[in-house]
Amino acid sequence: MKKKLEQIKENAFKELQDKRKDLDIESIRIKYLGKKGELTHILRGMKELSKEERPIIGKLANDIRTALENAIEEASQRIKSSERESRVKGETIDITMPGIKQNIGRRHPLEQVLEDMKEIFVSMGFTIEEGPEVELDYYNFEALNIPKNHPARGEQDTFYINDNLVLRTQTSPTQIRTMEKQKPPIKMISPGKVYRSDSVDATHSPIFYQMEGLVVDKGITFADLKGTLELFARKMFGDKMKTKFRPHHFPFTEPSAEMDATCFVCNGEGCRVCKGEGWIELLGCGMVHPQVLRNCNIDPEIYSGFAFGMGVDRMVMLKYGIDDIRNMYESDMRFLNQF
Ligand code: 2NM
Repeated sequence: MKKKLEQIKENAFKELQDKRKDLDIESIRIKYLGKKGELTHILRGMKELSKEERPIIGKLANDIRTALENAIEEASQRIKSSERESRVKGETIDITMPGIKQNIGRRHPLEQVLEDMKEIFVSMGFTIEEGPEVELDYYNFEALNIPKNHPARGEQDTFYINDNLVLRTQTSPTQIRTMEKQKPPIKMISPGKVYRSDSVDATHSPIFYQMEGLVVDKGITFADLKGTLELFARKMFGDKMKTKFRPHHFPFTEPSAEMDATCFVCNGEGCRVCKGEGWIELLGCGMVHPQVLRNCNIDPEIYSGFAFGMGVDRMVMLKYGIDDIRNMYESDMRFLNQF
């Protein structure tokens, strides 16, 4: 009997040594200590032993059971922790792996050029004013000397919200609002989005960016206009560029003009950007019409002013040689990544 017990102990410990998984340990426990286990069987058969044998064998069997229980517990802990260890090893961060490339955003070319333009005018002492994009008919047309029957209303295809409300077709309503609330001297620019119901093509978009400017004070002349806009053009496109003014017509300025600049790509030789002309049309401008000043309660006998307006999209396109305005609004990363 004693031999049998020693044998069971020896076998059980041997098997424990081999086993790797928690599951196998459980099967060993069942084999020896379970209800029908080998050791359990012997403990159950104790009553058949003689009085002398019983305590000795009983003690031995119990000692073996305790030892086996401890060994099983220990083995199961050991396996659990080695499994955890190898799992953690697998999870370890390999700091030598290359990182995942993140796409970093950047400012849109329109935004970049608009910032440059604002910076130039701010450096000349202009303030930046903003106004609503949904505008009263009065501010968009009437106050700018464009009455209901004026042909300019037909030329500009306007998005009407109702009889009184439009999406502004230019940023000049902001100049009117500024003149209404602020007495001269005024020296401001009004950058922002404007809307026209044009059909889309390479040079037309229903939404585009404009920047207009206005200077009103005593004694402002066309010479101030020329000096300011020439300086702007040179800061924007380079010192060597020359400018010229051609007579034009706007309802809100008198006299009116358009300013051309020598092509900064070919220096006036003629190229793709200036379409062989040597000159590039940059902006419209003029002396503020006396009626516009009167509309804002500014006395044209005392004050005079000049104003100008230009397309920001056009400046971007000229600066980078882009021939299709749709690039500005399509958010194509292949286009945008170039800037
Ligand atoms: C242009 C051309 C010429 C202009 C005029 C005014 C205002 F409100 F002062 F009368 N703001 N902007 C103006 C003048 C705009 O855009 C081509």
